[in-house]
Amino acid sequence: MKQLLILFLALLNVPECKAARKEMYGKRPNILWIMIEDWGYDLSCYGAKGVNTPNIDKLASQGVRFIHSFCTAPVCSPSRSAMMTGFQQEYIGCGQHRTEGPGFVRKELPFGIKPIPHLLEEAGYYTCLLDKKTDCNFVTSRPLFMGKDWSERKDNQPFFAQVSFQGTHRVWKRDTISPVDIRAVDVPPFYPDVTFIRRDIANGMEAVQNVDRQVGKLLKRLDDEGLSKNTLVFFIGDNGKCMARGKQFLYDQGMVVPMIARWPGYIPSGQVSENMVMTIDICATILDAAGVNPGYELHGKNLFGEEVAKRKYVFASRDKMDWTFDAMRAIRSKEYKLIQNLMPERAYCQYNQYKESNYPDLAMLNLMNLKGELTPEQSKFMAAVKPEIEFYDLRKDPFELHNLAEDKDYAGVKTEMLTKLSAWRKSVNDPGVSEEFRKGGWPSVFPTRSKADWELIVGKWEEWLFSKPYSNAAFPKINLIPDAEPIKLK
Ligand SMILES: [Ca+2]
Repeated sequence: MKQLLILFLALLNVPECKAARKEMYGKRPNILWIMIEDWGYDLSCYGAKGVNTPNIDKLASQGVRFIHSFCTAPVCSPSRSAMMTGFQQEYIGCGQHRTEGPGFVRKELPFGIKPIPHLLEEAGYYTCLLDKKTDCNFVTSRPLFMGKDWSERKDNQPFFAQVSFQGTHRVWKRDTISPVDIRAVDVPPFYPDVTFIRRDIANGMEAVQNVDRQVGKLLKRLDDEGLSKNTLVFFIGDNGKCMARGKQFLYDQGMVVPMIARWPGYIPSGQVSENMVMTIDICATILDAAGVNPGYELHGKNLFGEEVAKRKYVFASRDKMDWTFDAMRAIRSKEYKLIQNLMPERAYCQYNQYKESNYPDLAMLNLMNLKGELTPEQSKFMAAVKPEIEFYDLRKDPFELHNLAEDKDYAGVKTEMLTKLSAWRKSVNDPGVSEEFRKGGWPSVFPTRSKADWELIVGKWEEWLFSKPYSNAAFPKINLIPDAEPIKLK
């Protein structure tokens, strides 16, 4: 009870909380870090329609669910590099997704920074990766994790386990147990409300339902082994949702990730936190819970500490995506979002092989754009160039459709946020955009294909999207653009 009270105090951010936090981490807990791919708040506990995720909902009901939670980069490798260290990806030289190839060589972490699993290993934890995915843009002298399962640990040794469930990554597999009706889902207004898009969204909901069962199985294992009581569990998405305007972009659909934490006896059940939190805060929280002092201060902060409770802004950045060269930076408060487009001369939807080969919704957006069938709001994302600054009042415009960068009423707050963003960019050693980078990558011609091409592609997607949940329909092969050789850096 005393510990519960202590945590309440920490959550409420009273002055005693620093001392209290030290006291609450007496016995070293196990740590289980569950990550799902490419997903936002589309879970039933976050109020999403047409989806049923009872296992994740139960986890949330037993702990705290964060409703203002964001990744630092809207794609795997920079976001995961940041999460594996607790530092913003630019600061550790990991901002480019991915870094193989000329001009992009993976290096060791700078400034004596160590990855979280190494810090825990050195503190006596058994560290294990239950799947295979780490996807970090740095190299290490020894493997990131010691083993594959916590069953390999010594008697009484605490463990740190991480797992990534892949089912919410495209390709989305349909749910044979509980298919989702297209009428049950919401279509955000930046996508056209047509059957094709509804089916795509519903298939994603089915994919997360499949993943929810995997999460349930893993949590049941903790229960069965009597470990739940002394295990701090995190549930998180690695980057925003894999839809056209989500992953790879700094709109909320790309930046928002679910975040849930459970630790019986320490985190009161049924909490909803409105603090502004980032994925990298998990690192500092874990180190504090394990009583590990790395000897340096992380960019991320303890989720239950004063600094997070007082935080006004979060920051995110997007750079190269494979050979699609672009650069954007974002600062977000609860009320406003400012996006700085460092390469405004390029289209949002310039060629990206991964997205054109995997995203049915992107094909439909392209086709409807070329047919003139999108609303003015929807067609902004299909423009050939971008504004240098985008500024949104999220209270009135949560879907980020009306750019207020030129609106005089918002000039003061816009300037303030731009100043904060510039200071933040300096503090994380943001390399920005070189002239060589500006000219690099795949050809930035837009539209990337003709209307006839997109018509053919949409036809291929239709067969896949509307196939029955239990069918073994083949994932369509979308032809690559033959003359899309990237310009590589020297
Ligand atoms: Ca991902």
